[in-house]
Amino acid sequence: MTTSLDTPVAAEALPAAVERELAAIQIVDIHTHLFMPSLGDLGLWGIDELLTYHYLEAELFRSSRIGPEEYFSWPKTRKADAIWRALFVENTPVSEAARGVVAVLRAFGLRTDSTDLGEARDFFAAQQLDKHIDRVFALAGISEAVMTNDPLDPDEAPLWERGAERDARFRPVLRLDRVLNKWADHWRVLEAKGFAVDEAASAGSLSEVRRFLSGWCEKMQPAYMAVSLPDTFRYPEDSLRGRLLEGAVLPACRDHGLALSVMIGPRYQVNPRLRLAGDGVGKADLRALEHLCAGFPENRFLASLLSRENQHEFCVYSRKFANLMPFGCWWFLNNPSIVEEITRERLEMLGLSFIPQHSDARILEQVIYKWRNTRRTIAPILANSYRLLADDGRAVTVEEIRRDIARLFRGNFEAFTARG
Ligand code: RAT
Ligand code: ZN
Repeated sequence: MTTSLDTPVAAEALPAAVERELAAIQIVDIHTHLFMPSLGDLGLWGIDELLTYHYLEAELFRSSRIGPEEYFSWPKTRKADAIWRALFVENTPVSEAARGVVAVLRAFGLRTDSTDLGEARDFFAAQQLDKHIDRVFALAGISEAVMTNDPLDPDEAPLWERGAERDARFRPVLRLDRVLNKWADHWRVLEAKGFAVDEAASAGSLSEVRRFLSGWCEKMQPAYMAVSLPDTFRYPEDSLRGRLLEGAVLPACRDHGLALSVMIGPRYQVNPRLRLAGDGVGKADLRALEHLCAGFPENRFLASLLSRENQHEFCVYSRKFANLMPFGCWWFLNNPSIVEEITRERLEMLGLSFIPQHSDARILEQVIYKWRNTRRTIAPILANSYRLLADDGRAVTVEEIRRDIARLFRGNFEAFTARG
């Protein structure tokens, strides 16, 4: 049955109508670790990268006798073979991250039950990257991927400095982890580039860091600035990070009309033997977020919190501050059971004024399964909100469903990060 756009959708037609609109929306993926082609080898793609994703590495060590030291000494193809064998051949790949690889293989018409990776390797080796990106974005239903670009990454900065070619499918983000979290290891890099900074981040240094960030804003034209912060993050705080945040980063955001994304909650390197897979999670003190939002009404904050236990109070804080935009179900939260709980809570407490998800993809093809899973999990939740609303006396039209979905998956981000 086709419903005209402006007539109310009957209760029993809501699930299908929401699914159709979610399938059609071209999403802006607001936080990924993907890179535009001109940033070369930084951009990961293909079966060996998919299998050696750090979410799967953590699972390997639970389902095989291979230890991290041995594993990390191997070349990538051997690592991928070991993960395929342990998690996909000797076990059924039911975890979220493992199921994702299966969904990607199927999306390209590849076998999902092979005992080796030959067919998949041949397929990816035959792809031409630029066209492959178009195909992957089309399969994922995304129009743009927002990158993570740290100007103090020694592998990345020189590429920008040489004028890396822009690509409309990818939008840069000025990532500040090295500046804000590892000042002691990086201030000399700034000094070597001609900025008068010192180890103590004294007053003179702050204006120099602001100048450094301004230069990168001009060069990158980022969508926003971003930092990941530990569960122990406090603000205000008499620390290097506190000084740099207040004296350099927030002013630079205001200078350039940029939002700051704060991703709070990892406990870094709980098990360093696992490298990238070695971080844990802790509940954060959201007073820090309160103090930022209240203390800097001229700044805008995108925020994502890693701890499930923080999510309800996060919604409450978001109701208090219009300069706070909650986004995504991050990392350990990106599982259907938890996405469902968090998204219901947000819809109930914030209406449509939040950004439901980002992919956090590190490997290009992951956007296919991550967005497929998000659509599948969120469709019934949205349909149920409309059903409750109809029960209470207001049936929605297809036009309204379309408008709402566009706001959640594109419009809120575009409006919140609009300059000025
Ligand atoms: O989800 C991840 O891949 C993490 O390792 C982090 O990179 C996190 O998303 C971040 O942006 O810090
Ligand atoms: Zn990330």
